[in-house]
Amino acid sequence: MKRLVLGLVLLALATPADAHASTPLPWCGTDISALDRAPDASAGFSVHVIYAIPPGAPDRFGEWAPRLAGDAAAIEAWWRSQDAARAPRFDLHPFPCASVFGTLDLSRVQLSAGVGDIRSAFSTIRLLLGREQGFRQSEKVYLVYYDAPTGQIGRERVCGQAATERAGVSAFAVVFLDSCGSDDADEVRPIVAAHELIHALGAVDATAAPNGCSGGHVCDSTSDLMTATLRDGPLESRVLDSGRNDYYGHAGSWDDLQDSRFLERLDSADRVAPSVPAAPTITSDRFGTVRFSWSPSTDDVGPVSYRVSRDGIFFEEVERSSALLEALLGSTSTYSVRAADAVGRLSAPVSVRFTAGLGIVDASGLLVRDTVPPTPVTKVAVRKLGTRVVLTWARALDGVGLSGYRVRIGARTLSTSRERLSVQRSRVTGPITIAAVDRAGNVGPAATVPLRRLR
Ligand SMILES: [Ca+2]
Ligand SMILES: [Ca+2]
Ligand SMILES: [Ca+2]
Ligand SMILES: [Ca+2]
Ligand SMILES: [Zn+2]
Repeated sequence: MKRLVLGLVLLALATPADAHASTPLPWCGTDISALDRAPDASAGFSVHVIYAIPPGAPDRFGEWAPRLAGDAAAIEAWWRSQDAARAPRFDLHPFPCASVFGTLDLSRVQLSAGVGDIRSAFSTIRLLLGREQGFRQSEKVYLVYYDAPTGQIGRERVCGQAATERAGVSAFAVVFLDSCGSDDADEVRPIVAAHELIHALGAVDATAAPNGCSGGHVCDSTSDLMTATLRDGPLESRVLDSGRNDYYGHAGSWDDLQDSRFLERLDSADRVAPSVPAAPTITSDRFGTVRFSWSPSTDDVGPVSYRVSRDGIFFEEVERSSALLEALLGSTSTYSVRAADAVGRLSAPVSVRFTAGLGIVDASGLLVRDTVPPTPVTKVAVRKLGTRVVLTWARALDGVGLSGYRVRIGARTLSTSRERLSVQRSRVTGPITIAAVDRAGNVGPAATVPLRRLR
C-alpha cells in the first residue's frame, strides 16, 4: 500500500476561460450535518464530500454547497466521457431533488482546532476529521474542501493534497479553496478535486507506470489529468491516462484505477448490493480470541465477501462467514460486518456489541446474552472404590455464572452441579466426557476419560 501525500502545484495561474467544467447545482439538503448521513443512498464504496472550516473562519457552506454539488456532477460527467463504462460513485442521500448530484451527502464540519499552514494543513485535516468526526470508513474516500487560508504566498501554490488509505486511516483528498483560483471561478477546482481523488485512490504508481514521474504523476502528456503541475483549460480538456498505459485501463500488471471498487461499473450485469449478513453471533475463548460469525449474504451475481470492522475501524475482508479477532478479556467493542460484491456494492452493516469473556451487551454495557462458554474441565482424577468409580475435577469458570456439568457416559447424559461423580463400574462401557455448562446453556470444552482408566 502506498502512503503518498501529494500536492498539485499551480505554476501558471489559470486564467478563467469561457468553458466551465463545473456549473453550480441547487443542493437539496434539508439539514446541516457534520456527519456522514446513513444509510447511504448509493450503497457501495463511495466518495464522501466534506466542506470543512477551522474554528472562527466564516462559514460559507450555503454558498459552497451548490458549487460542490456541481463539482461532483462535473467529475462524474467527465469520467464517463473518458470511459463510458465507469463513473466514480459519490455518497448520495435521498433528499427530495430534481437532480442526482443535488442529493450529494455533503457534510459541513467545523474542525475542533486550527490546521496550521500548508505544511501541516493536510495531515491535520485528515487527523481531525478521522479521529474526532468519525470520517474513517474504509469503504469511503473523503473529498474535503477546506475553506480557510493556508498561508501560501508566491507563484507556486499547492492546490490540493491527497493520501491513500492505511491502517485505521481512510483515503483523503483535500482541495484548498484559498489556492489556485478555486474560489474565484469554477474551472480549476474540479480538476484539482479529480486529480487529488485519483491520488487518494492510489494512482499513479510512478515506479511501475512507464510515464510515471515526480512521485505519483505522469510526464508524457501535458493534457493528462495527472501531470504534476496544473495548466490552463477546463476539466474537459484533460485526459484520463493519455495512451491508457500508466494508471487507467492499461495492459500492465500493476494497479489499475479502472478496477477500483469506488467506480460504478456501468457495463456490469451486477446491479444490486448483497443482502445484509444475518444472525450475527459472537463468542470468545479463555485466551481472548473472539469468533464473530454470521449467515451468508445473497447477491444478484456474486461472489460476496465480508468486511469486518471493530469500533468503526476496518479489520479485514474475508470470503468465509466468520472472522477471528483478538481482544482483552473484559474489553467491550462493537463488531460490525457488511457484505461486498465484486463490483463494489455494499450491504448495510450489522453490528453486535460484545464484552470478551462475557457475552453480548447493550449500549450501556449491560449483559444481554451470555454467549461465552465456561472454561474447559481439567484435572480429572479417577478413583475406583469397590464396585464404583469416582471422578473428581477442577472447578470450571464462567464470566457470568456456571450452572453445572454435563456428563456423558456412553449414550447416557447426566447433569451434576458438583465437581464429583460416582458411577457403577459395571455401567461404564465407554469413555466418559465431562463439560461445564453455564446458566445460558453454553457448553465448555469437554474432558474425556478413556475407558482404560475407568475399569
Ligand atoms: Ca452517507
Ligand atoms: Ca499514459
Ligand atoms: Ca451484486
Ligand atoms: Ca458464559
Ligand atoms: Zn498530484
